[in-house]
Amino acid sequence: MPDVFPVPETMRARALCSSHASYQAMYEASISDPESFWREQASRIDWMEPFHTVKDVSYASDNVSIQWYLGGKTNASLNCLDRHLATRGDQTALIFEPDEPSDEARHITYGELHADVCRIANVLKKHGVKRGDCVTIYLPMIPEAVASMLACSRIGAVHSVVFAGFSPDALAHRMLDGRSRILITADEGVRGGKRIPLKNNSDRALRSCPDVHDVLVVKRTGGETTWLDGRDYWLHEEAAMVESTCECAEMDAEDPLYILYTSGSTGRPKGLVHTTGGYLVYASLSHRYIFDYQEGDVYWCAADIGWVTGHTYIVYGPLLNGATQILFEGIPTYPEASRYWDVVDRHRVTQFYTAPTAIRALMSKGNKYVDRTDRSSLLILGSVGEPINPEAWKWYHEKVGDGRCPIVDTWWQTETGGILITPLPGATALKPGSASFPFFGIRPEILDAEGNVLEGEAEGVLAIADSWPGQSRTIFGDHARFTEVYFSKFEGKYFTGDGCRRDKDGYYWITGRVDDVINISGHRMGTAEVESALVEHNDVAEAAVVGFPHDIKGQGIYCYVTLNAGVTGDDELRETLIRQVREAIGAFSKPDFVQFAPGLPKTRSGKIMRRILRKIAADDFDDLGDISTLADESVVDDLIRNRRNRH
Ligand code: 7RM
Repeated sequence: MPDVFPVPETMRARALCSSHASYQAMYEASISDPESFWREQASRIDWMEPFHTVKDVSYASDNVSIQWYLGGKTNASLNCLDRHLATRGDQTALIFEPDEPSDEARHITYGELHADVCRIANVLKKHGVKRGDCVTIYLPMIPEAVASMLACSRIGAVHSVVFAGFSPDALAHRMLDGRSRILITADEGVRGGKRIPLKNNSDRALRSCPDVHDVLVVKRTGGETTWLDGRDYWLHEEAAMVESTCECAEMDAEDPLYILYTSGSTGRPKGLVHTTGGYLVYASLSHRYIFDYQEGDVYWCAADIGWVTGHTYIVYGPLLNGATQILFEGIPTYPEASRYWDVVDRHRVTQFYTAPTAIRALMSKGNKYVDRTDRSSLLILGSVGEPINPEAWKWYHEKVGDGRCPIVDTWWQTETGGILITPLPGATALKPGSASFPFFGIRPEILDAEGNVLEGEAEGVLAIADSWPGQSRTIFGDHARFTEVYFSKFEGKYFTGDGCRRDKDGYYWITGRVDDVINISGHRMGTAEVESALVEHNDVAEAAVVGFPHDIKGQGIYCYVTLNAGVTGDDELRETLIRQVREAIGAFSKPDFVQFAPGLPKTRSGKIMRRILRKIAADDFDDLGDISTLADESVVDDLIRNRRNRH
């Protein structure tokens, strides 16, 4: 495979940014005078009142405070919908592609989406939702999910979307943490021909959420569910009773737009808060340039709205830019592994954005599912969520894109709100596996363990030296934790938690997490969450969880479990523990291995040495590094022996 893939001439001819030199010029301008750059970019959205100050940011660990576009008033729903109505009222906003391919796709125009959003907004008001209230949304990938998010923003409520793959426990925790008193869910979700009992899950979650007084239920299947009169309402019945217009609340640029939970290396998932003005500007700008979205394109981000990728690159970015896009309910392998490409052909998709895990899964099914499709409409491919291995990159490029389509390998995080490091399709020569260069306004730095800035070719941890408008402002209800996790490790900088290398040509290569966060099929998870689910079992004394390399999922979950004295580990207990984790978090968090371990490798101060556990889980026994600081070195031999015997 060549080391560098040049920009195809056809892409250069159409692209908004069509050479590396013009990228560099615009990047330099954004860095040398960020205030002017971001003042100008702010006109991407409509303001109800102008802002007086572009930026007021302190990264100091005794006072982390991030504000953009101070004094400005705007509204997300206004910008995603109302301002398009005059020119795009009859243009398709969403092409809803249902799970079952024989069910016809549904085209929803900007005008129709506007009316749907207004109705839901009015229903929320009728059910007592006020400006600033948190509304939890636990929905599958259906148009009502997008409409519900925009309905919240329309009336100044804060949405908290919980991925429909999460368990009742995980849902309950998020509703309690966000102090939500209202939930929007569906009777059932449909994915890959299977039904997901969302309403029943919700009812189980609500047993521990006494403050939730109203549940609005989308009728997706009409399947049977539990029901509580006086609390539960069908959304379509409620929506039929209200007006199809609703005024947009005038929101301060720094009013919260949403909370989204994400896993960290310790404790429970954190509710990251994104605010209004800066987030919208960043979502719009990054979507426009990175996917080179242009009139007439049909864009498709195949992520789920339950993750940040769905928030920024399904809901906000594309709708701000007046895009036509696919909203896909299903999975890549149903009914067959050609589903993605069938959808691409049917709707003439131009941009397609997915995660490496999906690419690897499809690659493993063989080429025939790709070869029998056309895909000639595709112009740009995208990747997100984890490092993409060169083999998967090459397959995506050659087989899916017929060698014609640039791949934008986009690095970002829930915390960053939008893409920070990425190629631009018309400007950047690609190196497979590299996210390449910083986006406009982004100042990445590679640091050594002491926080020294490394120049030129270097490897270390990735920090960002200055703020950008899309950045998360705080952790809901816990600003001290926000400061501690992101701003205390390296004074004055945002710490990403990722390792990174810069090569001789200045390309950035993300090397993966440097903390105890693992990435399972693009789903971010804290090993601590899995551990706490395991130790809840009466027979478990202690647990340590690590990631290990997995061909399809990127990483798998490996659990070392120490049982209480007198208990013997057998397959039944193993199954019970696996089920327990699944129930505590969600099906995607199902452990791949449980190894019973009489002892765990600990330092004399009692710290578990996960580095050793990671090596053993990866069958990499030869170079365990320095184990002389262990309290009891013999523990390691036992662990290796048991791993070899698959006990
Ligand atoms: C968007 C998203 C964030 C973590 C991040 C990285 C990893 C994401 C890439 C990547 C290598 C990429 N948000 N990550 N994108 N690693 N190359 N292009 O995924 O909050 O769920 O996860 O994902 O480790 O810190 S997230």
